[in-house]
Amino acid sequence: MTRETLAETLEDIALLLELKGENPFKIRAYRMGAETVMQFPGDIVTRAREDDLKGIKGIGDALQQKLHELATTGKLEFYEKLRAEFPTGLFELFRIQGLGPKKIKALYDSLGVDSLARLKDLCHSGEVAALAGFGKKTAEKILEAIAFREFNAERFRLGDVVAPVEEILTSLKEHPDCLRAEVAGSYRRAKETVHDVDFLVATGNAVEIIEYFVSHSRVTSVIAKGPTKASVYLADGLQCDLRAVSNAEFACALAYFTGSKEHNVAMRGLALSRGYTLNEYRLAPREGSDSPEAPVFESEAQLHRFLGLDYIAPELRENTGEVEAAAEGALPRLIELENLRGTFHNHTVASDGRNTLGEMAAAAMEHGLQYLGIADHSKSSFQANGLDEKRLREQIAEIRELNRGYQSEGTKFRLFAGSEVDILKDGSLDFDDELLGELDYVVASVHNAMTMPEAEMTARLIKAVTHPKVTMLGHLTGRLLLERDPYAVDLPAVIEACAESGTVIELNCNPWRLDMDWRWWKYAVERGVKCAINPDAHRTTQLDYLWFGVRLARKGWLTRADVINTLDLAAMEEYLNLEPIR
Ligand code: DGT
Ligand code: CA
Ligand code: ZN
Repeated sequence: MTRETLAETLEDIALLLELKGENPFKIRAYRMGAETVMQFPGDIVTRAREDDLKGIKGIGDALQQKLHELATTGKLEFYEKLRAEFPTGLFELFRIQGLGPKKIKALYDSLGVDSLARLKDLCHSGEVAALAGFGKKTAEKILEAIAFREFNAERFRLGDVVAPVEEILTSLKEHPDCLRAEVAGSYRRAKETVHDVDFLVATGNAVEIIEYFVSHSRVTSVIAKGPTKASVYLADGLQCDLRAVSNAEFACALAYFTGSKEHNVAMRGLALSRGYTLNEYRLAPREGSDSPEAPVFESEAQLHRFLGLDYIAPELRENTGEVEAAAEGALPRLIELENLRGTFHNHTVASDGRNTLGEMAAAAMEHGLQYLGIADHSKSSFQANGLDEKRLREQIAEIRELNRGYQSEGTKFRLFAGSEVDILKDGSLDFDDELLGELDYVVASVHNAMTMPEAEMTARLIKAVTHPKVTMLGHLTGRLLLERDPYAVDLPAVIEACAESGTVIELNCNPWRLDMDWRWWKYAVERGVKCAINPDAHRTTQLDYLWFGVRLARKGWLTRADVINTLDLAAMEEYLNLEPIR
């Protein structure tokens, strides 16, 4: 049970009550409950499980009992009954981008739309466009959103699968018959989304391991089970496959099942050129060749070395030049989490974050960071409680005060006063130059008007990144993985503008964003652009997002030198042209 499931269930109830035409106050209570659950600063799931929700504003008596039931049993009878009153296809509409409660209700009441298929038909036939409050444009948008949903069907954000995957991996490793275990596939390559998860185990007792895997508590159903492999579903529909191999086969199998397919094709071609055939279990002399037998490989690194390659990190295995580079000894030395000395773009309670400056600073120190950049929203982001000039100046003063405190305690730590300043529609910034000049650094981001034509958006971003006070560009394309497409923008043009003006591009580590996309970093670095790996943390625990950022940075071929927040505090102060405070 997660916070998201609790909130989503309350949202769904609100919507179903609305479809039934129930009392608006009751409906609002559920919506507010969902909001409260999402925003609650503590561990709301545990509180719900322990029936300890009394006194939380926004969660009334009726909701307390329901959240408790949901958190303890994973089910809610009230909700199940309510759902049973509606056709099941109706629920397919609930997660379509741009289809809010009002629209769903109108479609259901007036046109009897009770499935995605029917909605699609009526969009095509023009009936949706003819409905009051809809129109041709809306109908087109709905079709696009459905197409997007279908395209992304059965994919999962990396960030959403880490917890169950690591839990299963840990229990596999604990089994006495498990010699070695790894997750292979797109998960190991750090793809931003994965279709399924591929576990690989070395064992002398495959049957036992397979039994153990399919009966794991995270598994909800078994798709297939054989003597050496099995496929299962977890609760959220994520498919997990497991293959059992012998210890001698493990290295070759790990290389094969890590992929990607394209990388494997390149590796097989290379092996052939060296007189060997490579498959999922071994490297063997090519038929008719006089190549000597290959040894049993202990590790992928040994296999790579045998083929005349430097070790290729899993993140790089997309056949974008890594095999050639490994043959030439030209692979980059990839950045590691331990290289980070600080980070930028973090929010506090001043805007839409959940923790105070002091709490965020303490959490950053616990992560071993020497500095933390604060960048709360600016005034135009009123939906995120953006700061106006007065509040920002107060925050700057508060940061200076805290820094004096760290200094007097002899703590080597500094908060940087920044802002995530909105890039307005015309590319100008939400604050004047005078105020921006009082900040230690500036992140500029787009938060509204995301649907403008590509040329306009490109000009807007270029104007912002060439502004002399802008240090870095936040979440460049605005994408939300599996939810919202990147906006139309000429990326090479923006990258070029950043290169020329020395503006850093952020790698936003929020697992929903992971933006700029890993596919562009190699190019950006070649143009001379630097990266900042930023968690966009809205609470202390989200500093953990740095882990995702580093995985994706590695996937983008980034080295320590390409990432500015590997600089230590003194070097960063110099980089930002700031007086040291010690
Ligand atoms: P996914 O699951 O769609 O996110 O992506 P992957 O890369 O995990 O793909 P998956 O699960 O179908 O297969 C895992 C790895 O197994 C894949 O990366 C490479 C290898 N593999 C699977 N099928 C083939 C194939 O037909 N040819 C080759 N060369 N390799 C394959
Ligand atoms: Ca996979
Ligand atoms: Zn933002």
